[in-house]
Amino acid sequence: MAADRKQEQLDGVRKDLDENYLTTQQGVRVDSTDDSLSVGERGPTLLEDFHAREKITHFDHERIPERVVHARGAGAYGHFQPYDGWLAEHTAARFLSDPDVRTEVFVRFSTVAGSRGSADTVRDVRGFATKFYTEQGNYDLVANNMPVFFIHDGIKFPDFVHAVKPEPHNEIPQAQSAHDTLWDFVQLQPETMHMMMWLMSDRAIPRSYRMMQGFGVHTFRLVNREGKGIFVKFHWKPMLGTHSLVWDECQKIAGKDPDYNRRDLWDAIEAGQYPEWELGVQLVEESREHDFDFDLLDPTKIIPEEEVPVRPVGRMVLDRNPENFFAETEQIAFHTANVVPGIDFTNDPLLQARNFSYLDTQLIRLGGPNFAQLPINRPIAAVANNQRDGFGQQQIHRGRTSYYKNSISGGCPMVAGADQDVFQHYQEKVAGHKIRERSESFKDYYSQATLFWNSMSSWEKEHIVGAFRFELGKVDHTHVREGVVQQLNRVDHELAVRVAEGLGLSAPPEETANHGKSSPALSQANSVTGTAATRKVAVLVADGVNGGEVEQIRRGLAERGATAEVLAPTEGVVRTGNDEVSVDAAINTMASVVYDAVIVPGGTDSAATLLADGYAVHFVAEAYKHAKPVAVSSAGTELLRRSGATELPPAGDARGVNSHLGVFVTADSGELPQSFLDEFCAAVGEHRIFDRQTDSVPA
Ligand code: HDE
Repeated sequence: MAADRKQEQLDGVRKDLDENYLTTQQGVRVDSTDDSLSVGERGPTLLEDFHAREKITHFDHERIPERVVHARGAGAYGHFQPYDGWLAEHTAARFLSDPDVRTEVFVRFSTVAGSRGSADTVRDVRGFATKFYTEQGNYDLVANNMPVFFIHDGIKFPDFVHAVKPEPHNEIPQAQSAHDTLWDFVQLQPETMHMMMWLMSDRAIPRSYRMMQGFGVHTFRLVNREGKGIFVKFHWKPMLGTHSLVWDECQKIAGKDPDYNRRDLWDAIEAGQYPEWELGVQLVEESREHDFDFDLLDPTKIIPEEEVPVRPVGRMVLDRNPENFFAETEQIAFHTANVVPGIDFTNDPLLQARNFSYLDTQLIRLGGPNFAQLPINRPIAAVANNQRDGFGQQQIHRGRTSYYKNSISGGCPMVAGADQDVFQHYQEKVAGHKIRERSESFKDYYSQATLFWNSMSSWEKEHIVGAFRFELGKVDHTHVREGVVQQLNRVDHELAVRVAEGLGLSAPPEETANHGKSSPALSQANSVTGTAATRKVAVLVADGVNGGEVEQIRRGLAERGATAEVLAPTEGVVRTGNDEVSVDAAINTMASVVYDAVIVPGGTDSAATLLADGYAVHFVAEAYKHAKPVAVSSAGTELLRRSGATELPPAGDARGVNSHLGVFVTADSGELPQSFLDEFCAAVGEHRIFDRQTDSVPA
């Protein structure tokens, strides 16, 4: 089955070093690798020491250029399979249209602006690039977690990237959009406004790669066996819902666990909690190309799902971690022009530029034209051509010919016929003058930015205003701040007024009326699945905790697919009457920001110890501040009160538990009521409780 062929291929190059003697690159065994060859015990090192020279030389050359964008990433293997064959009517790509075909994939998630070692939880777009190792050749869907882009035309990409990257004079700030040059670019290039709304929204700070949507962004084309084309937009939808962190939390995680998203992906796969996405498509008949109030070729526009529904195609599961980060995740080379029969391009000017850039960038990054021979990049489909030589050639091509046509090698490799699964470029008729000019149909910069704003829930709007205030608050130039506020005024007057207020600028006069349209599919508030599966819950304990409750929590969460981690003032065990509970980590080595929820089980002594522990008090306060579900026993309520929480439920009633806005108080009866875990996990499944008032909480 195709799904195993890539792994079998990789097995051929996977290398174990156990039961091996240490050798040079030439296979010569060495008896020492700690002391270099020198003249006498205290003398100079000899050039003749080939082992030392080779070892150091190889080390000196270990680094390759990091990706110019998307340098920081994490990847995993998995597979994709269509649900059924409905798409066969529209595409010759079997991996999309034959339900019996299971295709192996490698997915690399990434941030965009930061260097390879930057933190995961920065405000940024996330890359979501998938390589499908199909029987018809490799197909790369090089997507992002936002459905639009900053610019129309690839020729602006170097300018945009220079603006968002650290400023050139002092290389500050790392992986941040909150600085003058990015916002200067934005205020002068209004086509960025739609994307900036997404970037200032919670989409830019995902809770997990496993909880992100993916979008192909461009309008692509599907082509069927008869050569008929149809426009297509690709969507990945996470089965766990689309969820985000809050900004204060992100900044803290960047210090507490800079590998937060990478670790989350790795741990979930190791734990067998395989992340899944559904691939969906929006299809638009060619005859409808001009039926929209935007241009289908404009990558700063979405097709609202309410206008063209997303139809499900199949499911992707990621179920295997790589074994060597460099060989697999770093060396994987994506390219938008890696297409297979049945998928083709459109004249989207951003896509056209990408089709040039990705191949070009690999040549410098991976050191020459043979990067497709690197194990991670090799297709499972047979490769045969007359491309030869170059740095790092891995193959020994036999025979006397390396040209087409030839008569000496029996004409091989020969070109296949039209009915033999060949890629045939879509025959689109185009005509025109050579001009440097963007079509008028691209020039509505604001309507969809307004659509996005109108579609947000009140808490999403709150977060967007907060993000603009934060980012522009880091901008030194007043005219840049003002320029952005003016742009926002064309998106929505209220938004501009609220941002201006935060920046101490005078409110701009109302200029444009909001069109009032919205698209519910854009709001994350509408993507809640209600499941607590794969969530991490911190359980704070100290000596005297009620051990039975801890056991109930561990078991109850596991039954619902969530994980409990027991944290105490020190590692080891805590005593519980005549028993003990093992501790997973000391509270001060962790932080609430790396958990989804917190429980403080009953036990008067335990509660008293935690109350005297500043880390524990802060832990609970911070979880409350970040709108997470928090449960405390009645003895532990003081912990919450200390946090400045103003909306607490009364202590557990006869049922044993009371709750209000995701805060649960349980009676200290020694046993948690039956309903508790159901109610608590329902709150965890809601992700966050943003109706809670947290402004006054000092965490
Ligand atoms: Fe990329 N982009 N990009 N990009 N992009 C790269 O390719 C580029 C764009 C995206 O995990 C680079 O191999 C241009 C849109 C992802 O390896 C480079 C333009 C979208 C990744 C490049 C765009 C993306 C990249 C850097 C405008 C979403 C990471 C290293 C014309 C649909 C892939 C590399 C990975 C990486 C160029 C715009 C997504 C330089 C010129 C739009 C997910 O080739």
